[in-house]
Amino acid sequence: MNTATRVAAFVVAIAAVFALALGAGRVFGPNNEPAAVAHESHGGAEEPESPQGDPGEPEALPGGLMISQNGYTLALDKAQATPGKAVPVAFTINGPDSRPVTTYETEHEKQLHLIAVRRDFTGFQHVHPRLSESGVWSTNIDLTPGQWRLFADFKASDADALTLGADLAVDGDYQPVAQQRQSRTAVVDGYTITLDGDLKAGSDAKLTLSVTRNGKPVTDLQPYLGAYGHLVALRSGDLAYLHVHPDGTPDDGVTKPGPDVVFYAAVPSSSTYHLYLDFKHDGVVRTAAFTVNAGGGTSAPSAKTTPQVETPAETPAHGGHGGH
Ligand SMILES: [Cu+2]
Repeated sequence: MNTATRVAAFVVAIAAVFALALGAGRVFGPNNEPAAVAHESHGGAEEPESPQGDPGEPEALPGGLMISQNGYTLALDKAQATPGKAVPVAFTINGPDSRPVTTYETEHEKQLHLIAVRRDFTGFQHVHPRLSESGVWSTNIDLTPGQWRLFADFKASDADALTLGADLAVDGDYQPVAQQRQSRTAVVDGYTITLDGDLKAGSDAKLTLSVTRNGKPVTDLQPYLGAYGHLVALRSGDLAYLHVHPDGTPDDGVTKPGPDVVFYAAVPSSSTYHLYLDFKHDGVVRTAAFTVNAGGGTSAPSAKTTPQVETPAETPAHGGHGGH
């Protein structure tokens, strides 16, 4: 090989690596380092092999576990905050072009649902931030010291619905609250809410929540987010965020405004789940919290054979729904 050929070959090789990097950049998003891609290209394999071999259909990931997915990133203005009531929180959803997304589709009557919960499952809040023209979302949430998780549940125009999650560290000493094994009755502001139905890993389960006040069934619940209740489920241990669908809408002529509110929830694994029901009555939105265990398909937990102590739980402190 003469010098000219060598130089030409080198240029071609550089161009090839650069092209690979550009191509990968489109697939993996703008934050991928070209160097890492160039390194990977030495391996030769186009598709990375799973260490467990090929398990067939890839399992769909639950929402909320990642800060970045499908090219969209939840970017908090600050990853740290001071504790307090109505602490301002701001963020953007950055799109595949790295710029803040400014157009969204409405789901459950809102363009974006923000869920905030401390990692020990206290302080749950479900708020609806305001969107500025430049794509900045802002709201206020009540924060106590500890590690918080923020979930943004949204659908950018021309993209799939996503739930992205990001951590927010709140200054100060705190004592993590011990988790209950199971809690199917919640008491909040004089309302008692009971949860009936069992979660099952891998399939839809029917959950019925019944609302009573002073021992009497509440039969005049008010629509909230297009339903008589809004339910969020979070998996113990990693706070995977699960979609729960209400059964029926207030205007369908069939669904009654209480005392029962029915949901269908599909959980991905046998585990403990924390459920939060937002319901509206007498013009106020309140949150009831529950903890339930989901049985598995093939390996049912042995704990099922022993009776479990169920303690009525006072709903953990939660802030107002100021974002509405
Ligand atoms: Cu919402």
